[in-house]
Amino acid sequence: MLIKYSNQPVPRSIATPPYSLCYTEYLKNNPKSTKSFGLWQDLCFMPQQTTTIPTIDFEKIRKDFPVLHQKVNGHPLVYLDNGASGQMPVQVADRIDLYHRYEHSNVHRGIHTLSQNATDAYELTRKNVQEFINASSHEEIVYTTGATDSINLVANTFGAANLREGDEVILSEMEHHANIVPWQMVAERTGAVIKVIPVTDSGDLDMDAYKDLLSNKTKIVAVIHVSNALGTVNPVKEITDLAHEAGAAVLIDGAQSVPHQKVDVQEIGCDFFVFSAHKMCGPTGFGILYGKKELLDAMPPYRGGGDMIDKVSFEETTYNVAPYRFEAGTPPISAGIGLGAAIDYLNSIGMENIETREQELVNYAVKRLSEIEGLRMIGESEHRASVCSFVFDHIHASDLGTILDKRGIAVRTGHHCAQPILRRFNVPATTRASISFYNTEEDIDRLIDGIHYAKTFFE
Ligand code: C6P
Repeated sequence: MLIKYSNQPVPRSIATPPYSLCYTEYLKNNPKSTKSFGLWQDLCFMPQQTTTIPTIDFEKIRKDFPVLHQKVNGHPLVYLDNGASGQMPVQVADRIDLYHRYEHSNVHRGIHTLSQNATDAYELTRKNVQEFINASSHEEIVYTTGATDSINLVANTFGAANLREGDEVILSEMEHHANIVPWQMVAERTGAVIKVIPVTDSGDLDMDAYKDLLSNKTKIVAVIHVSNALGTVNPVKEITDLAHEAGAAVLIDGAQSVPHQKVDVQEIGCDFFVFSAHKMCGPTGFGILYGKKELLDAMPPYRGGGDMIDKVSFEETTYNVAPYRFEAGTPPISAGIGLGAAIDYLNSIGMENIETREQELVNYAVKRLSEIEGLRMIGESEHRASVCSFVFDHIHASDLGTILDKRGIAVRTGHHCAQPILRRFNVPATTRASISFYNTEEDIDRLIDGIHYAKTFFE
């Protein structure tokens, strides 16, 4: 095994000790450490071990997810609702458990060792996220409670401060409600106008229509990276470049992309990028807002309270620097540490390997689904990730979902919090199978068998 010593973080491969484990290791070796804020930075530059594992054994990886190895309604579980929430491997659950058992304390406040250790572990995640999405600094990483919270933060700070009457915000027809409603609310307050990029029959953004919508009135473009309802992967770099040419800022909703592909925010060039921990092997209640430093620095605070201030008096209050200015009150500490462990876990497999495996599974699912008579896919983009949405003329999605559930198969049915795009395709609901790297071809086969069974039931 090769051991590298470097004052720069080395690229991590499958056997590299993850940051979260480095921290535990550090505590074991330095039980009396009184070092506080800043320790996490040292930890990020700890000697790291690397070795190369040539092939990824996804069957073995599946064993990391105890939830997948149970019976539901008398059948082995087939979990195809990863778009709603991903499952958590034992490595992440154990890391969260460790925090609760031995490290629990409030962060950014205590002079005592336990609090400082909790702060170090919690802040380690910021560095971990920075590297994961290739932000240029950990100061560009704001902790939130999820993608929804992150978008509300931007709408209520950057949006409220920069939008005037008649200014335009461009969204797309395939947005999740989380990337529609906060903008409508701020538009109502400021007099800004919402413009919508239409979607083609294949489920792609109409890029010509987008170009026509852009003007010097456009102040913000907010677009989904991967559609949770259609699976379409949008050309976010091109969208960002065009918006910037028009002088607009860009927010990308990465809730469905970050768990499935390597994301590089500097390459995309977007101003803001948001995602949730629970869709990427992490816990609920935690998420990320990436924002370019100069924009975060200029943004007013969002929620007021402890931790986000510099000085408080009844005459005047001054605020902390970004990103802490946006993080009021005691945060979900264990969830933040859990996200760090989730990133370590995903890195240990490699996002490229995850993307390749998921693409294989999605292609297999699309092939098998399209062989079913009467099934109509909603969303047929050539650029598709992780999601297969479909309808039948004579079977309601919720009936199909219920029958599948009785056979241990978990899918999502309904409008997927994306009503405008379902309206665009004239359907009230779809059945959605959303895939992750721990799924198998056998899971897809079980889905197909379940659909055939439902068909005989209804026809
Ligand atoms: N989509 C789905 O089943 P939160 O709830 O804040 O973690 O994520 C909101 C959100 C924002 N954008 C996109 C693209 C999303 O897919 C989601 C969550 C889930 O499709 C639950 S509605």
